[in-house]
Amino acid sequence: MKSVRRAAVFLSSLVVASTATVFAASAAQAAATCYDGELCIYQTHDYTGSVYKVPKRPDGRHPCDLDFRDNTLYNGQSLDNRASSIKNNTHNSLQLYVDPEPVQSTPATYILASEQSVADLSNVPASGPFPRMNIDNQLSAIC
Ligand SMILES: [Ca+2]
Repeated sequence: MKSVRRAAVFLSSLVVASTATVFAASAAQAAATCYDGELCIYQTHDYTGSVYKVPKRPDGRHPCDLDFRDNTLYNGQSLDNRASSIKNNTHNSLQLYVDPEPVQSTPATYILASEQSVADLSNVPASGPFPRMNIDNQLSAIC
């Protein structure tokens, strides 16, 4: 009888553990959805992994953050130099920088057009002499 009770306790703890896993997975999934008007930065390629949604400027015009060193992804890791894909669901083109706190004279590393997404920042379409550029795990500011 005792072993039957132990088995029942063991099985119910398994159910609790797997339910908790499902909740954790769905919470991460929900956080990764990038809605209209949002700028979403993902830790891994193809809009997967942990996410950070860049808040709008105080004037509300568009998302902007000139220093990622004080921002954390949903999983608690620093955002700085960890972006691998990005979704711009805003109606603004945004400038991407590989250095924090770019000064006015610093040219943007890349211009992300309105409603443009890049699934792999190691293979970004570019203009000029370099058809592709690699800025994977290098972003430090966006505005
Ligand atoms: Ca910041």
